Amino acid sequence: MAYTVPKLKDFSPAALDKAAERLLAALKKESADIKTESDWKLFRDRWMARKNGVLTLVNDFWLKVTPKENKREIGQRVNQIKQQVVQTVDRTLSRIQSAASASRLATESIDITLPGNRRPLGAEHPVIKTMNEIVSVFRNLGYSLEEGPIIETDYYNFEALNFPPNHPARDTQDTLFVANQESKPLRDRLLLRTHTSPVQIRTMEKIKPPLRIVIPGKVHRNDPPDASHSPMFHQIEGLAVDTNITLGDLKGTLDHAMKALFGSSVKTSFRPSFFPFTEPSAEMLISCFICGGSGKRGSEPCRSCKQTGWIEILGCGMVDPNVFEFVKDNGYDPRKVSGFAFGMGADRIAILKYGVDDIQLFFQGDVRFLEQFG
Ligand code: 2NL
Repeated sequence: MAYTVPKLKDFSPAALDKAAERLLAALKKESADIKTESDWKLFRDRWMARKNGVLTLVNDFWLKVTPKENKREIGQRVNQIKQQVVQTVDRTLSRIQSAASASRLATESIDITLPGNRRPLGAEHPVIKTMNEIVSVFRNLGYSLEEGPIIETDYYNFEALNFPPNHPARDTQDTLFVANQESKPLRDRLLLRTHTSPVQIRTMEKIKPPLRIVIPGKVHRNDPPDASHSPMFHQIEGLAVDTNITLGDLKGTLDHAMKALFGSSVKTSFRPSFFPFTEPSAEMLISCFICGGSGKRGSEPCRSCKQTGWIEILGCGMVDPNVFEFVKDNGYDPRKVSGFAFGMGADRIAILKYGVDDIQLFFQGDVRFLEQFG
């Protein structure tokens, strides 16, 4: 049964004490049952509302009706009751508020001793890593790095490099052309560069001799993908132009570079070759760094050099005077300067270095493959 304020009839201290005791016991019990803020509002109004609140009724039923001679004492007692009611109502609110914040803290708390989220570190792509290593060997020799556009004109990719008009590389069989270029003169038609050599022409137009440059970059050829071909691959070319550059400079420079890249015990060898932009042209070989040049791994034939003991690593040659003719106006007079150039496939070198058996693995983005190079 909910507590109701009785009408006081006996105004003796003992009777008042009893009435006050019952009231305070009810207050305490009701306060203890309050759980939420809306419970508390009802509780507060029940005890403190001006109209029909318990305190108002105490005033009406106890104090107002007290005979004069007891007024002082009853008045004091009623005041005490008032203070206790106000205090209890206040404390009840504090209690439920701190209980609410404790439960919020408990649900929102974090365990700061748990380990953090580890983000996997990326790794340098093996082809880019190989290119950076090659570039740094040449930078240490004083070569500068140059880059240029992947979409090129026929002029920079073929014409200025001494490719005759009907050279097979100019056929759609070998080169990826940008569509709808037929209305332009041949030299302005766009294509995907098939080598990084156009950047060498662009650099010679820009910088007067002497010149030492290396050019890494992506190139494209119209090849169907298989284990050793990809329509997109990476090349690094180098060019040195000065007065009195000789084939001896080419051999000494490249021999040093191969020792820096593959170890000081590597041997080099040259055999004749052909490129439209060099004369003479050569292919450079290095002794197989897998089998040490023996052609055998134990009793098995060495697969890296196909048992020959030698690996074809790059193409090179002395810059053809016809190429210098295209940049003659910038100081490249073929009667005054000479130069050597070389080019190598970065993907092929990465395949050899890391023993990868399929070039496609480099470009499929499979993390299980790539994370082996971290
Ligand atoms: C290869 C062979 C080569 C060059 C690239 C070059 C550039 C100019 C003039 C003369 Cl501007 N030559 N570049 C020369 C010889 C070979 O690349 O097998 N590359 C993968």
